[in-house]
Amino acid sequence: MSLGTNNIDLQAQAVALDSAARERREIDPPQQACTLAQAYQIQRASIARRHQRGEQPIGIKLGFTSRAKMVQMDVDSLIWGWLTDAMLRADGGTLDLSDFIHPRVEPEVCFLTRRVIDRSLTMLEAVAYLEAVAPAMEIIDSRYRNFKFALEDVVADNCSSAALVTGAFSDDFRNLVNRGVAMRFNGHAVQLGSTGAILGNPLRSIVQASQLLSQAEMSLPAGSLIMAGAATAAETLTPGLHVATEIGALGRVEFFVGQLP
Ligand code: OOG
Ligand code: MG
Repeated sequence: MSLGTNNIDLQAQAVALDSAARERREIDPPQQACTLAQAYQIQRASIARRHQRGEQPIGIKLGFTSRAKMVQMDVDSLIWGWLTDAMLRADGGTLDLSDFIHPRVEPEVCFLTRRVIDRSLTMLEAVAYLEAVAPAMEIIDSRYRNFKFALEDVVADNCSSAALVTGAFSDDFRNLVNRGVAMRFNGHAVQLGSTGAILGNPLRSIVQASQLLSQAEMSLPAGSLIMAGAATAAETLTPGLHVATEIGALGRVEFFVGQLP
């Protein structure tokens, strides 16, 4: 990959972020700011490295689709990144903290697509492109020191993607709006919110995703996951926790956090 117009070595930044993720090491954001377009190029180059190692693409994620997340991270624009099979963790399973740097968890809604998304969709069309929906949690793990970054930095870092857990999928899309969201650590609520916090309606994430894909001249195959973005702020994971999220009619998803060796 060539140098950017401002002489930023995009490939070198992709390698730095990918290595930091593999070695579970924090790095400082680059001194010189890149453009948003360059940040997405860095993101693609770092994801390409994962694919070269055999990781399979499984879908995309949206970030900062709720005010709560924008406020927590002090950014103001929706972003998107890529998910691979290596990020999947089992519902009810145990998360190994040594896979991460300083992981946080956030409650999300996850969609499974039924048709290839290869153009901009409207709200009315969205459901026809979907197979199912599930309660989910995303484990984010910024590769930047202290989880501090500018918008371009977090985009380059594949939007802090690290892992995801999905609950049971259902094909009932009628009960997605203004449903209660509760994330509990050892039975105590640590975040309470509503699915309405996600773009007013989580289905709008499908419309947004379709627009982002079409702007990037990309398509998303049928059978892909789309993580709609967190409904609340994220919480830091610590050893020994039981983490559960319940979302209205969608049900529950949970995992345990292992003890450190
Ligand atoms: C960036 C990822 C944001 C969401 O759901 O809003 C995100 C971060 O907070 O580090 O995944
Ligand atoms: Mg998220």
